[in-house]
Amino acid sequence: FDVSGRKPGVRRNFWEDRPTTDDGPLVEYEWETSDEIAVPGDWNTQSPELFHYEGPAYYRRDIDGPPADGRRRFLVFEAVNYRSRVWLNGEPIAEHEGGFTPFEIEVTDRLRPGSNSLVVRADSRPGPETLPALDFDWKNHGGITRSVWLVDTPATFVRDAFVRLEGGRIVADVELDGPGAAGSMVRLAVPELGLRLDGVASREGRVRLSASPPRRLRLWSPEAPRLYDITAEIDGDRWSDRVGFRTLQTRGREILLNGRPRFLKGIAMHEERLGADGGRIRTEAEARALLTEVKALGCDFVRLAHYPHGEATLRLADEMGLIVWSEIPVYWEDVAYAAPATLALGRQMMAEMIVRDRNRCSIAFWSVANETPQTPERLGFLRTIIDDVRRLDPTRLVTAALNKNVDVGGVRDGEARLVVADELGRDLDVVAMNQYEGWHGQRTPAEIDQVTFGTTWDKPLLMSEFGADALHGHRGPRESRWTEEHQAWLYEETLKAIAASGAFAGVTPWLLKDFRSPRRWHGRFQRGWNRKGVIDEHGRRKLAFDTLKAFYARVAA
Ligand code: ADA
Repeated sequence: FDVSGRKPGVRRNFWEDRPTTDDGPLVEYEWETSDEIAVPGDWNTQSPELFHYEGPAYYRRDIDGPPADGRRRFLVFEAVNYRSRVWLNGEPIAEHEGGFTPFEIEVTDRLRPGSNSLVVRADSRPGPETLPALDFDWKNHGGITRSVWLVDTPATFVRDAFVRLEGGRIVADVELDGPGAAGSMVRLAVPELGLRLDGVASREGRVRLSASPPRRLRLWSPEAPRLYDITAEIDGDRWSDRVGFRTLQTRGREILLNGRPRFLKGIAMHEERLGADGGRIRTEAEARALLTEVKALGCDFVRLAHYPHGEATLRLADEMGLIVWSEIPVYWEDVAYAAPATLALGRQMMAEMIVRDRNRCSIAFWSVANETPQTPERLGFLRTIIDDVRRLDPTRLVTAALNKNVDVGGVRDGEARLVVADELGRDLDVVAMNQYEGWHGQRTPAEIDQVTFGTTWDKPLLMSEFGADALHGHRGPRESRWTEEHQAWLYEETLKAIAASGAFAGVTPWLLKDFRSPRRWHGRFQRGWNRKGVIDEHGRRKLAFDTLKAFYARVAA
């Protein structure tokens, strides 16, 4: 079984081909119109009539009969936003909630010879207990936004392997699936390292293999993003992936990659492609175009806000040498922190994200939340998810973007010292602050030099957001809000204050590219776009792009 391109021979994406009139996907609206919608892709940017549509839609297509004798077949959905229900030949076979993480359904025994009718209902409406909840600052792109796969496997197959450097050793947890799993001999190989390990799977079909790293192992880093092909085999099946090895720790206020402290030069981004429609990324090329801009800034770090991005982006980050912050959409005030169903959902999303991405060595941070209220319910909610993260993946750092920062006063009158004092800091490995000095709030960029930043927690601190809106091409005096000059000035002053504070282990300004957001309604400058990008939707660079790039060029990693 494979959701990620590790078995090119056995899987095909049956919705990826552009639809034809005869066998393409069909959307049937509740008011009985129908249309063709390409998968993967959000429906909003495929039809002008659907641009604002939030609600249910039905996708339909036929799929072929059962797999060959003794084989199994799975349907894998990479992402359906937001709630999905799946029927095969009229029978409901699955439901899933959450717009950004994968789910699978085994259909082996449900397929009949010849043609089978598959129907998917995608409902994009958020609600009081969804994640995110009703209020969020991005466009809610609906539909089957990522690929769908049909995957054929042998009766017993290698489901997954979690491969990493842990405690000074290469460790692989291999998981088999099927009636012959228990007692199977598992062989793991990293040919370029001459590494071969084997072991017998337990009754549950699992085995942990480990070895000390061969001398010729080269660690992954942004400067040298070395990856290795790795295979795990049993009789009759072979799983493969391409992984890197690195270590990650904190020491006091420092973040260490491969034992060395570094200042992480980052930028945040949404999963929206370049182009005027602002649709959700569908292809590797679209993901690469954005990450290429990230690299052009001189970044070694990217914050993938505010939900799990597509797998292609993570694989490219491995390949291109970008350290990654990944997040689940526990976002803002109105999440139902006291609702058991919402907590279950947050835990499920985190688990789905980690299981999908734990072999991506680029990922350094699992973020549990962004800008959440300081209530006991929220603390309990996030602590439960953090416990899960530590159990599922002990090799990464846990963080959250916190914005209830406290002004504890500067040394001189009029000065401010803004610190993260959030109680959640106790539970995190790394604390992170969102702080919009000079944009939201009283101060202007001219007054940012009165501010220093810090945290009451003796832990590494990241500046996870700062920024200002600017309309590309709108020029004028730097004092004039919405101009490129104003945004660049704010960047300059904030970056100076960040450097002077000496408190940070890294920074991810908000953000790479302007993004669609219906709640941003300023009639002249926004019109449905959040304009805090350092590039606009067409990829045109604003002045702040160069300001940030120049700063990163001066700062040693
Ligand atoms: C918040 C939020 C971001 C972003 C920002 C803004 O801080 O974390 O998602 O939308 O506001 O642009 O104001």
